[in-house]
Amino acid sequence: MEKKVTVIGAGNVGATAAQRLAEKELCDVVLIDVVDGLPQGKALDLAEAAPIETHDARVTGSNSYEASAGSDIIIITAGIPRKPGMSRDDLLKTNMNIMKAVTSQVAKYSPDAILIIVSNPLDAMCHVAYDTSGFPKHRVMGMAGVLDSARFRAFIAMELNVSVESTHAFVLGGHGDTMVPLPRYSSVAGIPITELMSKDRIDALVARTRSGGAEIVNLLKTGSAFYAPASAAVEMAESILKDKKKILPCAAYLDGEYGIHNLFIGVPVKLGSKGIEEIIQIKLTDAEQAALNKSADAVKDLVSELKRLS
Ligand code: LAC
Repeated sequence: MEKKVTVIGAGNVGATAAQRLAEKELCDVVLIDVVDGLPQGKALDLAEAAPIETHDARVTGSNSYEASAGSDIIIITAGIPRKPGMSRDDLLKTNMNIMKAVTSQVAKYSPDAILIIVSNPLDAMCHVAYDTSGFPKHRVMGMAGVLDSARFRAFIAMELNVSVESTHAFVLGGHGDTMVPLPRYSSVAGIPITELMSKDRIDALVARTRSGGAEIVNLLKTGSAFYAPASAAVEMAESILKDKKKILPCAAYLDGEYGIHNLFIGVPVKLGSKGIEEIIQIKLTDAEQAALNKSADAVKDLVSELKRLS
């Protein structure tokens, strides 16, 4: 394939992302993990599925970062996932150290790559990747809004018994309990859901979206969600690889947009071959802006905590 994407972490999210990238025939895929044999085994298994799935993406696995050299995109999923009862923030220190080690290596071998961060706590991990890589802000972003919006869309479709394809949703803010689903900008066939559902039902779907990650953790008991997170990361990668310029909610470094400074947080962005090509500023009501500010404060607390820990 013309393009190359490296996925760091051959766990559930990483391996599923590798599978989706290959089966959509978007790029060659390199899967990297520290565990001996794991990325090699999963990559070989995926390569052996290729004749049946009918794609010619090359999928390889390695324990060495050299294999990632010259990647167009690096998707970083490495880190420990949440266990039941754990918040995403409990993961902060362990995953900060993993993120530092990974980012310095991938930046060395692929200095022109675009980084898509998936590890939690998401917004804080974007800061670690941004600081460690030294990459410009349009080449570092986090996957969260696409996932949270997909969850909101799935719940809207279930509630109204309509195709998921007719739904659209926006979830802004940090990827945590303070995330900001925006019902006014969420619609079915262009009709805002505020016209289609009672306030009580919307509130219930918003609450379910906010705790969507925890709902899966509690069901699985031994890990966190991976199908939808992988799909979300791959949608971002596809928009970049094909220069589609999709408008997607992603964690982006804000420099005054939405009145927020020097902080990664989820906002709508245009994703194309250069990475984040534009931050889209949509009009928020006072209450929506207040919710976004509250979410930004929660991310700021984590970023301060990172500084204390490092
Ligand atoms: C979730 C994790 C991946 O939301 O953050 O499921």
